[in-house]
Amino acid sequence: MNILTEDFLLEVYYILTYVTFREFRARHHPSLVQVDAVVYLVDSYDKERFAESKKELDALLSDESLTTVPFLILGNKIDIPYAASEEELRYHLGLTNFTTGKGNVNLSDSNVRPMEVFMCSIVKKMGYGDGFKWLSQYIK
Ligand SMILES: Nc1nc2c(ncn2[C@@H]2O[C@H](COP(=O)(O)OP(=O)(O)OP(=O)(O)O)[C@@H](O)[C@H]2O)c(=O)[nH]1
Ligand SMILES: [Mg+2]
Repeated sequence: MNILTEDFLLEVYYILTYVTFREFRARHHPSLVQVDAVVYLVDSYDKERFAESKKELDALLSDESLTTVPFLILGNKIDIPYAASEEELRYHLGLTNFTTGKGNVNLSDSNVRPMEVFMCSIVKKMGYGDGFKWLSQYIK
């Protein structure tokens, strides 16, 4: 599946106009809310808000409707000096040892939800491509 089509990006933009996934879902009929993946973007420079970010991520990870949905966690803004490292971000989001591995990892025979962290800089157009490539193997 090519996930970087214009339609796909429009849908992403539409969902992003809601403050939380809960709010988005509350306003739409369940049959219209089919989630193929979650892309969770974290500002890796805004260390003061890691706790808040962990709380939101945990809420999504424990959402009953998302238990089998792959999660791509993007640590953005790595072009800024002093942005958190991947290891630091994993630690603060409680993801150390909980991700399923980069590259091609076949999880179809397990109940494990695909989840991985990729660091990126949207401004410098780097890093997220690897993340989306990783994600696309888990989207039917
Ligand atoms: N240096 C750098 N800046 C970025 C990057 N991606 C987005 N920005 C900038 O970040 C600013 C937006 O900040 P965000 O943290 O995304 O959003 P915010 O307005 O702080 O709101 P919150 O979602 O509450 O944090 C814009 O000026 C973007 O240009 C990046 O990869 N590197
Ligand atoms: Mg911000």
